[in-house]
Amino acid sequence: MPGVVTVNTTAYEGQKPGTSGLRKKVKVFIQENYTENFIQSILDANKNAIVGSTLVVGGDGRYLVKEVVDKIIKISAANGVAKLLVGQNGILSTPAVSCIIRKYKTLGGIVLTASHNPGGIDNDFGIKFNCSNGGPAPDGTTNEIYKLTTAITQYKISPDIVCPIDKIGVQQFDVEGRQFTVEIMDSVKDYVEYMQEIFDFPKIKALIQGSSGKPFNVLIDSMNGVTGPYVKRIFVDELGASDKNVRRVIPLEDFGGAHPDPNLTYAAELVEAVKNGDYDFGAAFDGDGDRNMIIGRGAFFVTPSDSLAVLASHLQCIPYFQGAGVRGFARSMPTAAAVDRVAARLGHEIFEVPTGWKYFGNLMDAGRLSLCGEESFGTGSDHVREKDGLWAALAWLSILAATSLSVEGILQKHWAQFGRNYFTRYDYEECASDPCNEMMQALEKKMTEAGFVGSKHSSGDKTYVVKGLRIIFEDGSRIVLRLSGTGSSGATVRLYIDSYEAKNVLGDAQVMLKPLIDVALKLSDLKRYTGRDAPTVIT
Ligand code: VG1
Ligand code: CO
Repeated sequence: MPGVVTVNTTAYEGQKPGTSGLRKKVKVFIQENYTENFIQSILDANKNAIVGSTLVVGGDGRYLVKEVVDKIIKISAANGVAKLLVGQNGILSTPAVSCIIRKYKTLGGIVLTASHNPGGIDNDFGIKFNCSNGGPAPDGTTNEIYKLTTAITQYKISPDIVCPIDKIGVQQFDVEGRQFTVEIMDSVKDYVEYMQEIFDFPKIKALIQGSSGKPFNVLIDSMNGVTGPYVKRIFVDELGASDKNVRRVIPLEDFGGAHPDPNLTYAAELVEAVKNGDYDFGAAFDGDGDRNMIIGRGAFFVTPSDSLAVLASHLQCIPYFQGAGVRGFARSMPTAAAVDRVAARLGHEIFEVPTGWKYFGNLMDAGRLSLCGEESFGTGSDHVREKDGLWAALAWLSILAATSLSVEGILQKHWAQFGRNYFTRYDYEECASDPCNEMMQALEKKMTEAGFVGSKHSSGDKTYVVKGLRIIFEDGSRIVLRLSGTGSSGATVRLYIDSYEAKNVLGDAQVMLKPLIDVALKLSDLKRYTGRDAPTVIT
């Protein structure tokens, strides 16, 4: 009978969850008791409910996931958790965790991922707690977890539990007279069944197979992240695509050395393949499966902000919304305001929330929000409480099947109807932290000084007049500058540029936005503070 051992430990500094969980280098997580401290603090933050509870545990397959699942099993057993639902081999996508928490009404779940950050022994790992609504813990809970990490002196563990996670099935343990159950689950089954309820699979299958003429060629790229098995089951087994329509579908601990972030820079292989091949549609997902990038024939790129707006105006193509009806829409603050125009036209509420998916959950729980998104390649609906990459790809295919248009055709029609919010984001990754903080303070100071509102800023033949902070210009154009909360070292500066054109909708975003970018670089003095001439990634 496995016993319970209380281990003395000392607190580590800096176990503060950021935009989405605690993310650090693997080398930080493998320090003695570092991971144990954080897991115990998660359980302690739920202390009134933890005894007798059920929790979901899974991750994106990166290096360290299996070891940490084992620690969670042993620490949960010692703390009186009644049952764990664990993905086979520790594999569960982030949206699948959300789906399973909601379906089985568990107390919450622990998600092991650093999302789009690279994996492997020299790269990143992460731990995130999700609540009973299936969504990332709100600030109150993460602050409480952090507070507990700063004062922790002991954790409880059942070191003798032996619980392999490679075979589906139920394992029972008697922990000092208390029953403890671990159920190893099929990683994809519940999620795939849910997608079949939400979407019209036969209709998407008919599109892909070309039942009404030419097959619609898709290329789906899992970037060796967690979505591989989901993509195979959904696209190949259910929707009639072939193995040639999917790529990088084996989850790898280091993502094959790649950066599992679905954007034009890091998913360049997919972009090239679609550009040079006979494909009508391409999609890629990040390491943990909550992000998506959508491209069309010739690698026509759909910005996430536009993707959100297009989905918003076509939700009636999707059975889930035919049944549940459509409530409001929302976007994160830096996301371009294209969806706002759709909301206005359809008469739905629109919300702007801070960056991070946890800020959408309350609105969904209150029944006011159906669809939301972030410019950072996140799209989702109230079917779960995480953004959901595969859901977004299936939503797009539903629209393509219903409209018989191309991806580019849908966008052109959309812009003609609503005008276009040109958008770009510049990321300056892993800069020195101090000067970046100074830059943000200096800009804040400049922006709040008398005379800033109303001041004129020019580049070339374009002049912008400041109307408000964050910085909003008279014509609705915006500059947003913020520091990332998901990096594991140094500071990552994000510069977001959004500019609306009612008529001139077919331009090149980088060309159209160049003057506003120049103004932003000048105003922030970004090159001097970061020492960087160019961004690491342009979206
Ligand atoms: C980034 C994105 C944000 C997203 C977050 C988590 O945060 O900007 O929109 O919600 O990542 O996404 P930050 O603080 O680095 O800008 V994921 O796919 O990493 O869970
Ligand atoms: Co992610």
